Amino acid sequence: MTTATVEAPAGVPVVDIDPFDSNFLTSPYEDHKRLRDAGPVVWMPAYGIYGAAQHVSVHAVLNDHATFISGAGVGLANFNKEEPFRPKSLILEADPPSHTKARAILARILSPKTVMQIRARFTAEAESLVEQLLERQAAGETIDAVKHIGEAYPLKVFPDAVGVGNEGRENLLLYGDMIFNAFGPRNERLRKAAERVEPVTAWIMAHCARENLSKDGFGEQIWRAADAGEISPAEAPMLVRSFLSAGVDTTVNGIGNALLCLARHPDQYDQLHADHSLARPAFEESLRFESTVQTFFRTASRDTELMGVLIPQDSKIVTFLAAANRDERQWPNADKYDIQRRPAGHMAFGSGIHGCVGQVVARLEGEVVLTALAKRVKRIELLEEPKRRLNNTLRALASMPVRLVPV
Ligand code: OVV
Repeated sequence: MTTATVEAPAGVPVVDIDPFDSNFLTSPYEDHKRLRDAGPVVWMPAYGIYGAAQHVSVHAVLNDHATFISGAGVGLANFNKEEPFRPKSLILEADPPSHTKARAILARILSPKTVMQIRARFTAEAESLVEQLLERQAAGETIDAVKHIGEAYPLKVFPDAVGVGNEGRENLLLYGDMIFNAFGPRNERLRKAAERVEPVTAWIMAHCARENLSKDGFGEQIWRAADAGEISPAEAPMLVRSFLSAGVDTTVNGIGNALLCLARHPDQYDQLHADHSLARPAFEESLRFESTVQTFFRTASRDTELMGVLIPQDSKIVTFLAAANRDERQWPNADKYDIQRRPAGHMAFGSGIHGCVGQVVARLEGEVVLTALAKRVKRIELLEEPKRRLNNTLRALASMPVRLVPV
């Protein structure tokens, strides 16, 4: 626990919850409700920060990027006061106008047109993975839905698409785990993740270099933007780094969480099995129900007022994306996992100018994996209680032994 360093501001509901404590991270949903019910904007003395957990207030913060900036970091640390833990991301931890330039390049690479080009390959990989797992299971192996699907699939298709070689790809998981822990406090969880990642960082940065990227991947396209003079040669590896930071542990757990939802709700899986066109809405509902990225922070660029609460310049405010996604003010039966729902407006990819630039690729991965399963598997049975991997930001899983009941 951190001790409060700032006094509670007058007239703001105080919620004495530590959102980075193990119990909270293990089962956050009751505490999310407490946060929402206290008001649209709360004070959190555990860290001396403001918090937004209602859909309306999370949306308001994320859609006022001039007042609630990202350039001072999107975690607890205020980069105006302390050194960033790594050189700042050119897109995540940036504001217009520099953000706009970086965003345009990544958005062009991760476009709907790109999805059309990679769809067949991503689909074939999902189908062959499911086929292979059914064979291994028939031969007596226990399938771990986290390791063998949630991790294996993105670690195959995404680095392939970026243009990263096969050697050492598991480093991407350690790196992602560290990055997302680093948005939280400097707790034991972050210290351990930072220790594990120490030997990995050099590998990550080496794979941002042009000579280590294939000629036909997303990484090379960043370098071509440098050739064209849109960015400097020093900026190119930093934008490749964003692919490697944000593109793996997110989809790994997005898929893992979706599989857990479907294993825990066999009636919902039955519907998906009967109608494969539900794969995309099922993945979307999983994102709402178990949001992979639970929180992001912003920093007030000026004294401001948010839904009746005065927020002084330089304050940090944490947005609980996952709490907004279960706000009963926004969603009927918010705590029900229902793949027939069309959860448009969910916050799992954020909102506003920083909304996930890779979301079309993330959705493609989720859709094709769930479709491939729906075709070949009639039920996902949990063999044991899944184990969580606690992360300061991610809703993550360590293991989920399952039986994939073949059709
Ligand atoms: C959305 C996100 C998460 C983590 C890292 C980055 C982005 C980045 O740009 O490095």
